[in-house]
Amino acid sequence: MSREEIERELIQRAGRWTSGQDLAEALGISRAAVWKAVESLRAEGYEIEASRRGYRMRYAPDLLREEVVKAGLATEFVGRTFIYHHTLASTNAEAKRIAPSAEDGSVVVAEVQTAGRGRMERSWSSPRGGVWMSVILKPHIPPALAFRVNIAASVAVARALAALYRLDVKIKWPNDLTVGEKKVCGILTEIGAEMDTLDYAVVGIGINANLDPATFPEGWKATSISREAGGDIQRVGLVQRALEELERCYGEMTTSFDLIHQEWSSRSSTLGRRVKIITRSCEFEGMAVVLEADGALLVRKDDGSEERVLAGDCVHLRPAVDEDA
Ligand code: BT5
Repeated sequence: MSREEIERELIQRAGRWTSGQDLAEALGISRAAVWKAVESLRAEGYEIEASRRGYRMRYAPDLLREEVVKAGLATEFVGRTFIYHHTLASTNAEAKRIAPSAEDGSVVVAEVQTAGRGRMERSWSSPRGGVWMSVILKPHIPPALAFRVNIAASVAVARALAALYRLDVKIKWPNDLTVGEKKVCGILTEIGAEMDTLDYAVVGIGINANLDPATFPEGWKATSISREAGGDIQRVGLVQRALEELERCYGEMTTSFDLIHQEWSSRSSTLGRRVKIITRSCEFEGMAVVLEADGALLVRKDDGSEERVLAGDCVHLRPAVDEDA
């Protein structure tokens, strides 16, 4: 705890000297504890000078601290409550825990997740360098339409990545953002609901920002922004832009879902493709025809029958052009 408090104090007084005694008194800890906290910050890449005048912060690494992210955040409500953790088991688990009493738009972020979650009890690798965050949203929509939040979030993050890094980001049904068919971001939306009302949706966004995809198992078909954009990016700017786009898309989702729906479809790498669908109960192949307004993927099987798939995995088979040939 004192590590975080010292960090906040030193960031607020960046470039100016603060005596160890003042810090110790302000935080109600010993000077030895101040020193220990400074050492632990240095080990994380902070450059903190120490002299007889005390401590002075010269450089803070690109951490997603509340004060840094909020300083340049142009949103009305998304991210106004911004909860930062260095390490969490899962930001989605934490967001769900606090969701019932949280403000609409609250965000939970962690530098590292020790038990990051994917869909269907799968795990999500979340080392340092990525962006692992969950946004609590409280839209006035019936639970049956909660998937729209997932759609809005996919479009929002795709917009942010395309605008900031000029990446050709595609959306792979249901929840992957890909560059060159490799996953750069996964989204996991979980809801709390009663029969006919949605209490909250927690939108978990995992972006492989500054990561070396070679550290992931090959079978994952994963990539990262740093790999695709040719170098490390500034994660603070990415979080700000993603939250701004999310607020915009969330607004469009409630007022004119058609627009978000159209954009999802035009960014989709799944529609028009031959796909293999794997659900809990069955597996089949067909053509991905259309995304329906509730998030279901309509797949036309070879016998001409159509299947609406609401949840499951989708494997892209050969491109549509081959299909008609
Ligand atoms: C997802 O699941 O793609 C949803 C991932 C959501 C992660 C965010 S991070 C913030 C928030 N807090 C959480 O605890 N979760 C959310 P799914 O489609 O089931 O994909 C999971 C599969 O992707 C795994 O089984 C692996 O094969 C692969 N995978 C795991 N980590 C990955 C990574 N960092 N990048 C790319 N692929 C990964």
